Amino acid sequence: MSRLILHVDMDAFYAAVEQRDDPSLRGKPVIVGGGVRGVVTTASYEARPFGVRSAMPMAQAMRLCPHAVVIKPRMRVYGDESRLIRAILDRFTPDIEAVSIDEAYLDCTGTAHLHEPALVDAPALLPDLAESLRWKAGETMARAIKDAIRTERNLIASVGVASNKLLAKVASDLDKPDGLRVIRDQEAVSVLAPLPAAVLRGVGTVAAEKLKRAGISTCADLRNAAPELLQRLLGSQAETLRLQAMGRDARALERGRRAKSIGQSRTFNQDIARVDELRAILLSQVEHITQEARSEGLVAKRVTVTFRRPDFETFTRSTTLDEPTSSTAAIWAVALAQLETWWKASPGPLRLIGVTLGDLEPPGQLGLFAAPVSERATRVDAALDAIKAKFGNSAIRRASSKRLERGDGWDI
Ligand code: TTP
Ligand code: MG
Repeated sequence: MSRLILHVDMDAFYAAVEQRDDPSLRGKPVIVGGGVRGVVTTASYEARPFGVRSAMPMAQAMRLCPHAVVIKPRMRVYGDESRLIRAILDRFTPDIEAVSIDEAYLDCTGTAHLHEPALVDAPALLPDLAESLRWKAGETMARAIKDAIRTERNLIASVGVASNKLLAKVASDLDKPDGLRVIRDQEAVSVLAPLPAAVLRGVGTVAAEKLKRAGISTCADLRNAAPELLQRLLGSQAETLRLQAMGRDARALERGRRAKSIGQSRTFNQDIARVDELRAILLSQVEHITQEARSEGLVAKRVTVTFRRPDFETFTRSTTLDEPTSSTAAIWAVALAQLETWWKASPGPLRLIGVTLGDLEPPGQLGLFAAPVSERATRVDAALDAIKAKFGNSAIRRASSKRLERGDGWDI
């Protein structure tokens, strides 16, 4: 049966809250960031034409946009706001998957008829009519959600409407900011065609780079690639990704199943002695498991990296986070610091590397958006502070600046 899925994503979330609460900031480039880690969490749309992006070092952002107003993140405020927005979404369907502090999927298949009464009567014999009424209901609901968030919270959301999660997310991104976009099934292939393959779920920084080297940049490239080539590049993911590139995605919404831990490890065909290769593998593992945690609606309190030497001796390094998270950037910062610390003490070939998220739990009480990215800075700062206090500043700073110089995607 066809589904009706909406994806809601707030525009420039932290910056929009700041501009709402301080009218003197409206219409101005605003960067929310700073602190010990010194990175941009987000920038208002006025700052984006200058090239300011999330996760960019503050120093670089200020060079690009020197007249920007810099605001320190107010995590508690964003978390509270997230809960209030969630309460609005709850009025549209009980079937909601919170993906992050400002983003959620809504399965409105069962509630669409409340917004498009003709759907109730649409005879099963007229599937085309039922189909067009369903898209109409989706658009009506998306409009109603945007209106409610605007009038009740004075904030702007972008909403995507489609028959699955992949297309709904793509749709919410297409017209940002203040977007409302429907992607009907029959448009899916042509809408996806020119978009970078990285919009597909499971194509992280590392996979995207691999595909690009093989001449595959867009979803159309991926859809048209020889099956053997895809198989070689993507392994077991090849078929799912080809289906995704055609707009097909059967994933159900996840409303927060419990899992104790989510991890991934890999034994190499040949021992690896280069730290940059180890970083690349670890990053793809972090991307994978954090995505999985988010899709399960869970946040982790513990990050453990496993190192196995060629002689099979195995070591684990764990960090307990002050506040649980499922943010890729936050977990990556911790896992990378663990790798760098390990490498500094014992550089040498490894047979296996792995990373596990432990002490997983749903984020706070019911009705809260998952993955409070808002509290991330605090946690990561705390973790990095502890590591820095123990091992000195240089390892971490040297590693991150090297990443940025190379511009090869470490600075997620
Ligand atoms: P996003 O939805 O990725 O970004 P955004 O809402 O600021 O902008 P838009 O959706 O319009 O493109 O993230 C939501 C919030 O999460 C963001 O406001 C700040 C926080 N965040 C970080 O702290 N670090 C990050 O690297 C990212 C991407 C987001
Ligand atoms: Mg957003």
